[in-house]
Amino acid sequence: FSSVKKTMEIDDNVLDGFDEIQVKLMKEECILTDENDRKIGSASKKVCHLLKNINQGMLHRAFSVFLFNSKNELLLQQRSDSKITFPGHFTNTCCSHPLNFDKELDENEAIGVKRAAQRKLQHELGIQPRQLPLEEFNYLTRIHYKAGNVPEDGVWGEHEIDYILFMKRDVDVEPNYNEVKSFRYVSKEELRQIIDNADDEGMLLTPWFKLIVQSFLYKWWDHLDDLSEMTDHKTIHKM
Ligand code: DMA
Ligand code: MN
Repeated sequence: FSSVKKTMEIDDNVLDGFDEIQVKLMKEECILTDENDRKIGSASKKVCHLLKNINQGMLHRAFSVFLFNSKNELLLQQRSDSKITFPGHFTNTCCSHPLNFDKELDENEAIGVKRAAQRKLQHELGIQPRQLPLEEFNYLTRIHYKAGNVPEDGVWGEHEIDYILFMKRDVDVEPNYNEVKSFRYVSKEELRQIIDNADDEGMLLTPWFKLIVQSFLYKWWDHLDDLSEMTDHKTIHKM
């Protein structure tokens, strides 16, 4: 009994000192999957992102949105300093998790994940859902990756099956500063420069964004107006 109690106490301390709103969001119920993205259960966002669970193989479903304007520029966001994982890091437009309820569990054409993306683009960047029609999200492929938090804390991490969603659409952005510190549109060339200079300038980039940039992003970007050849719903790319 005393060891159970001790574990619970340790667990309860991990959120001490963090932003109140971000702490509440740790109660969201994420979808647990196996390595083939088959649902095997659910667990709180907190439980899913604790390294001690990740190190035992716990894996959850997520998405990464890449939103482009009509000039083919990509919308980047800088995560707020309030975020528990990867605070202050620059990354793709929006990332989060489909939650464990019917509308976001629907796997038909990845509609559940697209609904979650629409919900979080509104929450993080204030983009109205009517500017983000579900049928205009392009679901490209899935990526399986694992990362420890930065700055490294030995407590938090990511281990996800990440759905890549592309959309080209001009939208109005009104950031939620609890989520987003800054945002900007970048061309392909500007992104190359940002990536090249990031280390020198002390600019932090999320690990999943770096992986996607290094592997697929520029090729996909070249095909923005016809992504059909770039689409692969069978493979889960282990990175
Ligand atoms: C989690 O993103 C999803 C990926 C692909 C890393 P996040 O930490 O921004 O999630 P949330 O916005 O829900 O905190
Ligand atoms: Mn996650």
